[in-house]
Amino acid sequence: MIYPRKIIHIDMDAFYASVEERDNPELKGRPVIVGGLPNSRGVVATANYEARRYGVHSAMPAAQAYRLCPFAEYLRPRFDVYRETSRQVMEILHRFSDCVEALSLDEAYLDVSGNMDYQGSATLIARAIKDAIIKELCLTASAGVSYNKFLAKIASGLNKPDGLAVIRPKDGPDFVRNLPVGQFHGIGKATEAKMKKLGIHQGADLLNWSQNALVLHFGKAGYWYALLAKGEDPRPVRHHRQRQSLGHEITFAHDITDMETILEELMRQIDKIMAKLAVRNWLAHTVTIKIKYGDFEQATRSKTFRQALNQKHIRSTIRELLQKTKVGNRPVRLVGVTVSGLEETSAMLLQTPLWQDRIF
Ligand code: DCP
Ligand code: MG
Repeated sequence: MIYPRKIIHIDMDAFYASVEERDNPELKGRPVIVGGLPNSRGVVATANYEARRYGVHSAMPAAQAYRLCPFAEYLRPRFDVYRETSRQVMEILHRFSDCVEALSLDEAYLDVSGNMDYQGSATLIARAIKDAIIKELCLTASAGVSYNKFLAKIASGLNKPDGLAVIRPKDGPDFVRNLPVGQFHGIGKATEAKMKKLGIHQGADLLNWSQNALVLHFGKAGYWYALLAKGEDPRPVRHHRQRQSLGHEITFAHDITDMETILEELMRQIDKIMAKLAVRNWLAHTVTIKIKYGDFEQATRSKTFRQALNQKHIRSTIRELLQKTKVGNRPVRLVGVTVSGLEETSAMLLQTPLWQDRIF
């Protein structure tokens, strides 16, 4: 028998704006908008709930926010403070589980299946987390409690701000039947529009479709939609330590001497690495190439930048590093690239043996 997991999703309320309100009490009760200044070409990073009443939201051009809410307080972001506050939030979360997956500065999943405190109740644990965050950091968080990531994340948004919502295993399938497809994990605007054209508006409509039919229309993602429609999501909470580096390498089927072929392979690898960094909101400062020659002699060449690596100069750097090796003159059996000096980007602009429903 498989026991459902107990997952909590925590999402801080109006995160940057709440930190600003906390640190400047005169802002209390006023609309606060953090991000680009009104006369700039910047965008809103976030707005507090007072400002949201005027229609202001994240990613809106600051000039447009100004038209909607000219009397708001406009603040430049203080990323250092948000990063430090985020670290403190994550430190609190780790007291409740060893299995914590941070998604961004203000959001994380916890798997609390193994936490026997609070009568083993995930709901009581979520309450205790919220209490600790208010008491220690003077900030509010919203919590969602459920048996998988998909539903826990939806639940945390149900009663924002300062919310706590629970979707129990017995209620999940019904809940999903009534859920608009736009709110499903992994369904973006384009897929939502395509589904609507096919008459799929909410979970119940998806259930009328066979997995095969969904795969036919949406490719591999169709398998995923079929699972979600049943309220299922098998993804585990991934507890990852901060990685030190990220890399790729390959051994050629036969040794290569041609410089351009090797350069091409390195470019392919770095493109993959840069894409991974972007997805995880990381920046890297050092790039290292590794070459193993046909006789197994190995060479590495590396360069570190004060500014984070970017797509523009990374390619020329790799070419430059490669020119410092004997590639072109000696056969090569393996090439690799690694980036290191990782930091999280600030510009997101970021089994219980016995399971009982009633103590969820
Ligand atoms: N953020 C950003 N640009 C975006 C979205 C978010 O810079 N387009 C930053 C500012 C937010 C923080 O990330 O404060 C967290 O994002 P959320 O989406 O969780 O939004 P908030 O925490 O601000 O509000 P909510 O109460 O809706 O969670
Ligand atoms: Mg938030």
